[in-house]
Amino acid sequence: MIDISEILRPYRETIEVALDSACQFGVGCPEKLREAIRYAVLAPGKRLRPALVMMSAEACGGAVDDAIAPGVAVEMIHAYSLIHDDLPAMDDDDLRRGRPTTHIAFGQATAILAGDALQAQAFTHLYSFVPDPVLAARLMGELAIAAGATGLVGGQEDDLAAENIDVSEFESPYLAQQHLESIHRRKTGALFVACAKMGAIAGGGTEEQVAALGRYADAFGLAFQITDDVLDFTSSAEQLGKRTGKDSGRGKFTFPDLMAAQRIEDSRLESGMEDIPQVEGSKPGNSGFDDSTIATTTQPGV
Ligand code: GRG
Repeated sequence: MIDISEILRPYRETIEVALDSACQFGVGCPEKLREAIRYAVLAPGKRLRPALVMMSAEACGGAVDDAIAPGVAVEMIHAYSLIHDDLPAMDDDDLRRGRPTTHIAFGQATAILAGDALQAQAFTHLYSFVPDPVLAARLMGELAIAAGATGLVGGQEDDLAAENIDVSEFESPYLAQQHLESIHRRKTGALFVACAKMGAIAGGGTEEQVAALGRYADAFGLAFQITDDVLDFTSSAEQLGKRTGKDSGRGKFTFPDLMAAQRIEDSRLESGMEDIPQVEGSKPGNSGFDDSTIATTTQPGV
């Protein structure tokens, strides 16, 4: 069987050395801020995004070394987004990567500033470590598009708003699915797309290769987020190193809810039976169905 963690290991080790060095910072960075940034960035993560950058560069015939600076930059943006996502004003989480979240460890103000600094440092890093200014500008452009209002941040805003939307507000589960996909493509997928494209660009790929890897990463991002939603129902905090069960707890509808809604709607339509419930939203889980229905319909093979 393919052991994906073994495949990722050399990329993870390479990027962690680079991240450590990139997060030293010079005179002028207050010690508490430096510690908070290093705490968040160097916490044990999978480093999937930098691995995607480096693998995309290799896929285009480039060298891993060409992809280290963009890999560091995307991981900085990712770390900032996790710090801010965990804040009380957003997901209000106290566990991330198996440790207390940055605002629990350092206080909210420092956590916010650590995220802010990381956003700027990502671009500073590309500016400083990509010698060709045209290449640097192109990489910065891809990253900025992914991180901005129509990408990560826009997706996050709509994701937070989704806590107040009920599936029944959509004409059908299929329209709800489209809305959810749009959120996932921006909140989660956009950064993966940037990773693949930045790797391909850094590796000297053609325009076709850059576009093709971008399409791959868009699909990967969607699959990643759907898996994340399912794991929120099926895994424990010990397994994932972060709180689980939070989506249904907040009445946020996710893909498992839609699967449940769609299956029941399909059965109702196929059988014409009146006693199978219609797709109407209600708390918890926001699918219109209780969590036991959702749990059984999201088990693999069920
Ligand atoms: C605050 C602007 C802003 C955006 C937040 C990152 C994000 C958007 C939300 C995090 C919530 C979340 C769990 C989203 C699912 C996708 C995701 C980013 C999961 C975490 O990524 P992993 O599993 O984490 O790659 P590690 O810790 O391995 O790096």
